Amino acid sequence: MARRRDPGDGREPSALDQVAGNGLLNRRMLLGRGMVLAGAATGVAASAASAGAEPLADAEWSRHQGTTSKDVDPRSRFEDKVKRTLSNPNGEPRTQHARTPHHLLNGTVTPNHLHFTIVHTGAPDIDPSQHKLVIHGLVKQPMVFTLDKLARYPMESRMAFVECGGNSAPMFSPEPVQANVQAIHGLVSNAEWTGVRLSTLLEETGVDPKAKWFIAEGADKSALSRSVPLKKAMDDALIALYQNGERIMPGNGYPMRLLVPGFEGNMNVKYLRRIQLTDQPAMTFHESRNYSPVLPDGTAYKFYFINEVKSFITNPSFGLNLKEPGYYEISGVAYSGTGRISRVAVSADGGVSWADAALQGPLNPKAFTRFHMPWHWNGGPAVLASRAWDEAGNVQPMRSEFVATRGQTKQPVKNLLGFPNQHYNSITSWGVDSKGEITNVYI
Ligand SMILES: Nc1nc2c(c(=O)[nH]1)N[C@H]1C(S)=C(S)[C@@H](COP(=O)(O)O)O[C@H]1N2
Ligand SMILES: [Mo]
Repeated sequence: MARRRDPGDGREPSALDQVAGNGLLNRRMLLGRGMVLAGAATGVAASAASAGAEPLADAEWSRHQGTTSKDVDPRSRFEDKVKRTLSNPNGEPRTQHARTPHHLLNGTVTPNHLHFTIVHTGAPDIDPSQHKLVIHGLVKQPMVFTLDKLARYPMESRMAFVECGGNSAPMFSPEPVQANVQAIHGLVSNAEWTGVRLSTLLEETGVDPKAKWFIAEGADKSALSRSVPLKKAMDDALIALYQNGERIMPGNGYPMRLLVPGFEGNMNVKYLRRIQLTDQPAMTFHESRNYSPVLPDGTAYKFYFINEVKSFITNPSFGLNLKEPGYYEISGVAYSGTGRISRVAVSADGGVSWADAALQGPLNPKAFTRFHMPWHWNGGPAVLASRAWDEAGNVQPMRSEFVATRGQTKQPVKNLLGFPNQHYNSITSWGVDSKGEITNVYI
């Protein structure tokens, strides 16, 4: 190679390597990263280089027989801080939220024990051998399915995110809330779900031509129920039985849930026990009150099913301050309830200039896509932001565009649960000051 790539030798990156303002680097840096870090004069790279010069001494843990495998393996004790944050830790009889620590994860799959949950009346302790799913209403032949019976139908797996309509609601505040990505965006997660297509079961029951909707109901105390257009059943709705390869977690709907990929979390009815085909929506509590976003003029959406295109940077982000100037990878997740992510742009100068990030494949529709952007922080102020596009051509709005149509709260809101509005999808920006401290800022 004729020319050394900076900042491998600690110098500022050359003009050729810069693709946008304030140190965003060409994506080919991602390929040559081992070389970049090994040669760097600062940080991780410096200590990695000097370690290589000394003989490798056995640490304490290299000298003894290790621990014995357990039938269910716990994580390393050093990972104890990687956990969900709870809105109702004492289990009071009200809604509880557990938020995913996105800033401490990588890749696209949310581990089952860290998948976010919202349960309005607690997770029921369902005996799978007793649980039944009934499909009735405008069908030719009502049917009852036990778990055993369902498990004999053809199954399929798909990656899908589930996102609460209330995710990111702190961003409705007119002042940026100083909280981390877990507090702001922790009500979305992504998993591989396996189950039986609802359309497969409806082929068995037959569908009355008058049917236009189906109403899904859960077996928990709240008997949460939502109306879904029948078209979704014929498209990609799944009766999910497995989550990342194992049976669904109790918090996520054990032993079965409705998965309506790309539709707001609340419609993904957990502990599913009933599907009724109807000619009109039921206008249940959750669809007529909680999940109808209100507009600035006081009117409200009747329905708002799709979680629109969105992205956020998980690293660097609030709470993960930068220790010294040098090379960093900006990384985060993008997703759209409409389909695949087609492009993510990143800015390091608060939206003055943008460069396209590398998208990590496979690009699954209605699922997380991780993006990567190489960056050289010169130690000065920076504002990091990401903006996503989906294959249908939808673009994540700038905050000013979003607020103009969807509004914001009148007062800054301190309580993270006190935000009344839904479906926030504009861009998140992290301000970096010259000490490397990161705050939430608006651009
Ligand atoms: N039966 C039932 N289904 C439910 C809920 C519930 O409390 N009970 N919560 C809903 C809400 S508000 C959301 S956002 C999603 C969350 O799914 P998760 O807990 O698997 O992340 O489940 C939905 N399905
Ligand atoms: Mo939700």
